[in-house]
Amino acid sequence: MLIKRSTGWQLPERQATPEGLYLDRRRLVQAMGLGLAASAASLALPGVAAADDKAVDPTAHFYPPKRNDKFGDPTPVTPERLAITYNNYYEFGTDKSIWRAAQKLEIRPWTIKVGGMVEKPFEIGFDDLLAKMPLEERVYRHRCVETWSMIVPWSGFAMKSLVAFCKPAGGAKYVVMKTLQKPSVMFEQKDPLWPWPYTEGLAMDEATNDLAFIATGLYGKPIGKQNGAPIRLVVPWKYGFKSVKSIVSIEFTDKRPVSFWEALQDNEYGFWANVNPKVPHPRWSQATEKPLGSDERIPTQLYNGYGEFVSSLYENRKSEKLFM
Ligand SMILES: Nc1nc2c(c(=O)[nH]1)N[C@H]1C(S)=C(S)[C@@H](COP(=O)(O)O)O[C@H]1N2
Ligand SMILES: [Mo]
Repeated sequence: MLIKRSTGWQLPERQATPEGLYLDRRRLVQAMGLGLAASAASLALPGVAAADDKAVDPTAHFYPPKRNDKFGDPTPVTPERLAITYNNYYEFGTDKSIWRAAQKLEIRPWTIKVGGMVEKPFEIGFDDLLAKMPLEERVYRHRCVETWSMIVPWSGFAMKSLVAFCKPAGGAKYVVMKTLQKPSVMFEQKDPLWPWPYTEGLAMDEATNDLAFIATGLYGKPIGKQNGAPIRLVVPWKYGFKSVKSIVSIEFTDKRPVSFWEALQDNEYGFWANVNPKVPHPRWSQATEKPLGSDERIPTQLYNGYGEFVSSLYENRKSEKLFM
């Protein structure tokens, strides 16, 4: 029943005019003519916009940007309701139902600090950054190391555009990205046994590969908080944990960073973490995956199906632990 409803609101929303996005929540639901029960409406809403009840997202008019299908047009696209209600965001809890808790995150103002090996360190507000970046939409597969997967339309810009904007120094070898630290809202950060803030990194050639993406939108709207608003990484050839959410810090360095999961358990989560069905995780096989909303498992692909774009990155790194 919910599934049927979701296909009902998904399409009109996708085609919503920019004006449509300015309607407040109740009017938006009414405008879609669905008369949803309160519970169903609130289920649908966290992904509507990064905006809360009172504020309108100042970047809503950018969405949806033009689709770029150079990296494929995978199907079937996961129902939006699933992608915005089944999440990993450990700052807000250790289960998959963190979307409600994540709504407490304040995403305006949002400042991103750029530093380390750059021409000149600087800070920039998210809205200012977004206005400078070439926005597009890409439909990507996403593969979590826990073996669930999804196919979703991200909006945002190529990571290489962001790297160029940061003006890294010649000697920089890695880019390190960190999530906001705010234990009052991100309550799991009060647990001192975890290496907060959530930290991830890419080698410079990975970060400037065409496939690496920075997402600021999802399903043609500003990205919801549970999915990493206002700005997150998307590296679809790697396990999902590399795709760090709600970024506030970007640093360039010549030393390989230790990422969040690697610091916790380096025999289970490596730095490279490229998807490979033949390399099992110590606790479970990676041979197959379960698409969200499907009952059947499907085979997992090397580099999550993106080998043609990224396999050359690893030709001279064969001695590294590339796949976990
Ligand atoms: N800050 C932060 N980023 C994170 C995570 C997290 O717990 N905290 N989880 C990662 C994992 S394991 C996955 S699979 C994806 C999930 O993204 P989604 O919830 O948008 O599907 O986010 C990644 N980014
Ligand atoms: Mo994951």
